[in-house]
Amino acid sequence: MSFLGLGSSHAVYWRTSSIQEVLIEDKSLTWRSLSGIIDLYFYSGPTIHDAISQFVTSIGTPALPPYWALGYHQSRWGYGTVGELNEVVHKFKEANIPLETIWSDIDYMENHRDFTIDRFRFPEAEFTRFLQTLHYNGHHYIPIVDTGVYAPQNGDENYPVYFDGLADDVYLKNPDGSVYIGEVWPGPSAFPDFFANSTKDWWTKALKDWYRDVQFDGIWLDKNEPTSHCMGSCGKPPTGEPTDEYLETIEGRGDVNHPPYVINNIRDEGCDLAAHYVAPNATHQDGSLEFDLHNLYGYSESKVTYESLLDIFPGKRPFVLSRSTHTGSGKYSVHWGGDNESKWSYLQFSISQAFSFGLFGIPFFGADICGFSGNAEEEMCSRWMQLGAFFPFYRNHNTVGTIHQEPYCWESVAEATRNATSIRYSLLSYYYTLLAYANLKDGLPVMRALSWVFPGDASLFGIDSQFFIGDALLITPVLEPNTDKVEALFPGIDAGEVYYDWYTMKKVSGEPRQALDAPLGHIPIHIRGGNIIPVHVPGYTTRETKENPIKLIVALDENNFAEGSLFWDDGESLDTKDSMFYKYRAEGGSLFVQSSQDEGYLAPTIDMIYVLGGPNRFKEIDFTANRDQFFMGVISLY
Ligand code: NBV
Repeated sequence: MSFLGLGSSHAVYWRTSSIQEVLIEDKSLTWRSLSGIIDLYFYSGPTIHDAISQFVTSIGTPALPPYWALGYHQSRWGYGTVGELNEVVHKFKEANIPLETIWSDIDYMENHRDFTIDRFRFPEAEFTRFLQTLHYNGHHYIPIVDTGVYAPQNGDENYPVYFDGLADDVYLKNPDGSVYIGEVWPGPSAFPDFFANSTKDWWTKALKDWYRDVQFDGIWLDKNEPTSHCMGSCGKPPTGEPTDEYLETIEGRGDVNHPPYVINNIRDEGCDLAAHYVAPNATHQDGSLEFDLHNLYGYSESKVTYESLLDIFPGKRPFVLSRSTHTGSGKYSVHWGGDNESKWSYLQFSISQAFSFGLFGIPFFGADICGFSGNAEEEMCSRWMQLGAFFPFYRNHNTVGTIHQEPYCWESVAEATRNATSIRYSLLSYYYTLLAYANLKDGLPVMRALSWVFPGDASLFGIDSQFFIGDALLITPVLEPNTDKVEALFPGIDAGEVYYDWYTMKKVSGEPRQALDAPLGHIPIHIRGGNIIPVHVPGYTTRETKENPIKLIVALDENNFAEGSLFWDDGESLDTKDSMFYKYRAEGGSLFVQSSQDEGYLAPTIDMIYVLGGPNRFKEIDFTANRDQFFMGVISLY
C-alpha cells in the first residue's frame, strides 16, 4: 500500500500492492511502482482526524483486541525450556511487576518446524501443567509460527503437516509447476499460498491439532514477507520447462525476477528482487505471480489465521500479531516495531512509528521495548519501559545471545515499570474504549500526534517527542540519557486550554513550553481539561483490574465542561450487541451519566469521582459506602 501523505486537512492513498520505491528528496517525494495502475483516493477532511477516519473506515476499521491483550507482554528469543518460561513468570510475580502474557519464540519448536514441540526441552506433562497454571492465574500464552513450512527432501516423511499441505495443493509453485522450495530455519521450506481456497482448511487443521498440545491464546506470525534465506527456489531448483499457464501469465512481462528497472532492494547489493524473499516468479494457485502479490502475503496469512482462530475459539475475538502488513491488515492483526536495536534512537523512533501505524488503521502497535538486538542498558530500558507502557501494545522482546532485559533484571527498571504499569492498568478501560471507538465507529488512532489534536497550530507539525492518548492524556517521555528534566509542550494553554498533572491533579499554569522534572522512574502525564476518564484500581492481571470499581476523573475545562465515555463488554466476544457505551458529561456543576442501552454488559459501580478544576479546584466524591448501587443519572459535582 502507499499512504502518500497527510496534509493539514486531507489524505491521499494509492491503492496498490505492486513493488514500489519512494524517493525522498529535499523538496519532493517520488513514488515509483514497477507495475499496476495508479488508483488514487483522496480524503477531504476537513480536519486531520476526519481525513484519518475517512481513510481507515474506507479500508476497514481495526479489529477490537481482547481486553487481556492490553496487559503487559514478555517475550525473548531464547526462552529455551518450559522451566525457563516458568521461571520468568515467577520472577515477575516476585518482583510484583504485572505480567499478562508470556511468549515463545522459535525455541519451543522441534528442529524449527511449525506446529511441533521439542519434547526434550518442553516435556508434555510439564508443559501442559505450566499452561494450565498460567491460565488458572489469569495469564496468557502466545507462540510464534513461521511462514516457511519444513519441506522434507530426503525421504524423511515424518512431518505430516507438510504432506497434508502437499495433498491439498496449498504451496506456491515454480514456473514449471513444481513446489517452490526456499530456505528458512528448518532448512528446505515451502510457502503456503494463503489466497488459495484449500489453504484455510489445511491451516486451521494444523493449528487445531497443535492446540490440543499447546493451549495458546493468540498467534504470532513471523517471516511472512515471506522471507527465504536463499536466492530463488534454492531448496529444490526447478528442472522442468515453464508451464503454458505460466508462459501465458508472463507474456510481455519479461524476466519478472529481474525487471528492466531495479528498485533499491537493500537486502541485496545487486538489487535482486529474489534475494532474501520468495522470488517474484513464484506462482499462486490462480496463476498470479508473487511479483504482484508479494506485498499482500502477510495480509493474506493474517486473514486466514484470524479465521482459523475463530474456528478454534468460536465467538471469541482472535489475537494475531503479524510482522508483515498491508492496507486493511488491522481488521485481522496487530503489529509490532520489531528487529530494532537497544539504542535511544530506536526508543525515540518508536513514537513516530506508532503514529504511522495508527494512520494505517493498526492502532494496536508497540515496539520491541528495550530493543531487539544489542545489549540493553539500564537507564535506557527504564525510560523505555515507561514510554512503552503508554503504547497500546506493551511488549518487551529481544534476541538470542544478548543479555536479559526483563524489567526485574535491574531494580531501577523494576521500580520504573511498576510505576508506569500501575498507571497503564488503571487506564485499561480507557484504552479499551478508544479501541472500541476505532473498531465500531471512527477508526481513529489511540496514540495521537499533537498536531492531529491541535490541527490549527502549525508549530506542532514535526513534534514526535510527545503524544496524546485519545484526546485526553498528554504523555511526555524522557528520550535521552543523563537528564532528569524534559521539555514539554502544552498546546493551546495560552489560549484557554487547561491541563492537570496526573500525579498531583493540580492545574498547570504558565507557558506552552515548559521544562518538567522527570527523574529516573517518573514519566510526566497530563490530563487535558474537557475530558472524563474512567479508571480502575490496578490489579496484577487485566482480569483482576477489570473487576475493580470504576473511578471517574472529571477534568473540567475553562468553561467547567467535560465529557467522556466507557465501552464495556465481557472483553472477548466478537459479537458486540450486548456491549454498552456509557456517556459521561459534566456541565453546569452536574455530572450526567447515560448508557447506550438498558440491558447488556453492566460496568462495575462507580465508587469515586475526582473533580479537577471548577470552583473547588479539586474535589473527591466518595461512593464507596453505597458501592452496590450502580450510579446512573445526574449528580451534583460542586
Ligand atoms: O524468530 C526469531 C526472530 C524474532 O525474535 C523477531 O521478533 C522477528 O522479527 N525473527 C524475526 C527471525 C529472525 C530475525 C533475525
